[in-house]
Amino acid sequence: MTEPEAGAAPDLEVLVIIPTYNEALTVEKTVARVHTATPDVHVLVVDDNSPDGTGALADELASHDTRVHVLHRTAKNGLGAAYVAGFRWALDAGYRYVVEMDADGSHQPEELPRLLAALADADLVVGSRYVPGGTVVDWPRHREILSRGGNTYTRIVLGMQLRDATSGYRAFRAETLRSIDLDAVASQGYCFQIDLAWRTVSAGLRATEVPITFSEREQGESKMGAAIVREALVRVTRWGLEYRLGQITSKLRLRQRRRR
Ligand SMILES: Nc1nc2c(ncn2[C@@H]2O[C@H](COP(=O)(O)OP(=O)(O)OP(=O)(O)O)[C@@H](O)[C@H]2O)c(=O)[nH]1
Ligand SMILES: [Mg+2]
Repeated sequence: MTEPEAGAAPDLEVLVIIPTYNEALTVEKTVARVHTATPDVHVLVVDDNSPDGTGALADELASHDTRVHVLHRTAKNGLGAAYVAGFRWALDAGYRYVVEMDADGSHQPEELPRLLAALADADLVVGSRYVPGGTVVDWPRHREILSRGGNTYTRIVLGMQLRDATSGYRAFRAETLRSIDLDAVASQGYCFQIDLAWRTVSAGLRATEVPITFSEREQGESKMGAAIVREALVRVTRWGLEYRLGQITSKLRLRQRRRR
């Protein structure tokens, strides 16, 4: 593992975190594309001991490029835990902006400058498939239906404005990550993305969306499964109920106070 440099170095601006599990076929190309599009950013590959040797490949990249770092974890513990570990690493090292990006070619590194530019007026920028200008390329119909349905459900239940709360291509200000309680984040699958967006919005921070072109993974296998969908459904429903209950009790309190 590459240790984060101690203290906040002034030149540490952007860290792109790329979580990997069996992405040996694509990780190298993704990192290269990031550096062609945005030469100054640093990359942190967070690998969960991929049996296909992704971690060793990332080490090889890091050995001849000081902009590349690798965080090795011992076992596949889910996307959420990998990102939380990556966020801690980023904050300890003093990066000012932190980006989430998949390794599989679904997210276009060439769109990163637009995400970063939008951070000027936002605390979280979500790369969105479902705002005007956003698109999905080559995704199987059932995946798109699931994704759109999940987002509509989330928007209605949580009353959150984001059209693509499950998107895994996004950029945070470091302060945003500091002010949402990362220790309390327990979501593992893609519910993790909703969880972070919900925490950001609930903290009164600004979340905006910029359109992206999302493509079906280029190679390798999906980690998406029924358990991931179930986790999102259960958690979003619970957060929604808690939120509505909170609204009702604060209205009742207000009424009681007015009567006195
Ligand atoms: N470190 C780590 N990375 C993971 C884990 N699960 C998924 N990833 C990575 O997170 C990113 C998104 O996962 P994907 O499998 O592409 O999930 P998806 O985008 O919902 O679905 P597909 O694109 O259809 O595969 C990829 O870079 C994966 O390698 C995990 O448990 N640990
Ligand atoms: Mg993917």
